[in-house]
Amino acid sequence: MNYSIPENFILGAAASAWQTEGWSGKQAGQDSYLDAWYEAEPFVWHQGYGPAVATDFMNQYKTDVRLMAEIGLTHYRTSINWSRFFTDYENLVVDEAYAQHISDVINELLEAGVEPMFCLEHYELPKALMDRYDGWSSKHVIDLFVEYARIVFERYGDRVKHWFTFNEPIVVQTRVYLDAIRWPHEQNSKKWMLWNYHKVLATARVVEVYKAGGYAGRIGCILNPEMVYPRSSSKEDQAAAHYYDLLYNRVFFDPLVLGQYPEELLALCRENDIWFEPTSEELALIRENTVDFLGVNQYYPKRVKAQRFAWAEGQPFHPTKYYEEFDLPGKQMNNSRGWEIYPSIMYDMAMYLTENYPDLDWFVAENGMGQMDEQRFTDETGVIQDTYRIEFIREHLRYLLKAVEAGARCEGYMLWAFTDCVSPMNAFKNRYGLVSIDLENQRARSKKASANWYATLIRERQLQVADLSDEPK
Ligand code: BGP
Repeated sequence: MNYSIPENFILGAAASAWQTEGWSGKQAGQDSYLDAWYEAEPFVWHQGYGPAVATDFMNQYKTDVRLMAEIGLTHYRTSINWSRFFTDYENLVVDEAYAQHISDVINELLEAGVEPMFCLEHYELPKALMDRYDGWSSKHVIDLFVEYARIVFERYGDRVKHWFTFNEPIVVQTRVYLDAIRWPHEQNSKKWMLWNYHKVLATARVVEVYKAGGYAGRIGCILNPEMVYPRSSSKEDQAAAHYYDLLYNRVFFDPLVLGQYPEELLALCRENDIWFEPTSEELALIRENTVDFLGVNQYYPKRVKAQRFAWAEGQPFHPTKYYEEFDLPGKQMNNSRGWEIYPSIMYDMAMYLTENYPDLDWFVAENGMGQMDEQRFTDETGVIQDTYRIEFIREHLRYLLKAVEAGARCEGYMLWAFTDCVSPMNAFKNRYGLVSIDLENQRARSKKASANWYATLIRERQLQVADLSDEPK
């Protein structure tokens, strides 16, 4: 069967500054959180690769934009690297060479007919602000972020129409302060919730600045909600899914979209000593400055069940007080990444959003598949035959288009990633791109089979899929 893709439906691809740029032109003192982590713990980064060279986008962006135009991407999303944008974060001294690079990238994209989308932070918190203010623990850092946003909008707001405050604002503090599995390994659950809150507040304040500037575009945020599936119909398993959703999804969705936190979440924060002490002025600001739209990253389902053991009082709070992971026997896996493949998440997430946030405009900002040792799929003509990626995109897009037909306010689909790029820790282990990066040969680019398939999809706007109602075999 065939799905027709609506005319204005976004078909693009994404990346981020730190995962592609490389350190070319970087000045002393411009380290980001990622650079600092890589320097502190290089041994956890796959084969020692990190953000230092990345894909060398700083020098090779023109090649990338030419390839985007060849493939026909409607949109490309990346970030501005906050840590590179200034030479002095306090006095807001702009690094003019870096700022010019961003301007050049924007112009190149526009000339190629690819609509640019920018995030103000894709984990690129300046290390200097971590050292001095403990990063997002500080309201002063929110002030500095707002001033950064103001300058960015003044410089590029006439050309860029799609802005996002953060990419996946929950991730860094979850890995660092809640799970304590990433550098600097400080377990601090209260700080986890405080950072969540401060990123919500920072978003509202940036939305306020953007609106006041009267720019002809939209501002939002990119979240990574996980579609939660309880193991069973038991009320205990259902409750586990409910709490997971509350603590990891609604903790951002509700304040950003509805302008307020769920009462149940506020009570839970007080009860568990992760209370973040919002003032009534701050809550009013959040209420009045909700986002125009959201990007939603979707990779895998989250399966949970009721916890089997009593919570040991006195240990630091963790959401696993309310749930346990559930390992579904027989699930389909992407073994390279260790993530379950379950394309129905696209439809189910769309329906979740339609039901809970019916007025929200959104799009899939990331979806994709990382593959290990991808070179082994190179054919005799030198092209990587990534048929698994084509199937992955096809199946996920099928469920998304089904949701659009059912009335979801979804504006499009962006693939992660345009080129192979650096992942946190996994570095270049799992390749995600439509375009491959040759690490042995100056980061040379070449299109994979998926790039040609995606180009045809964008040109023809028809998705061919096998009939879902296949006969039993
Ligand atoms: C998302 C991030 C991206 C990207 C992607 C793939 O969560 O927004 O930056 O890295 O995941 O995940 P990974 O790189 O860990 O394999």
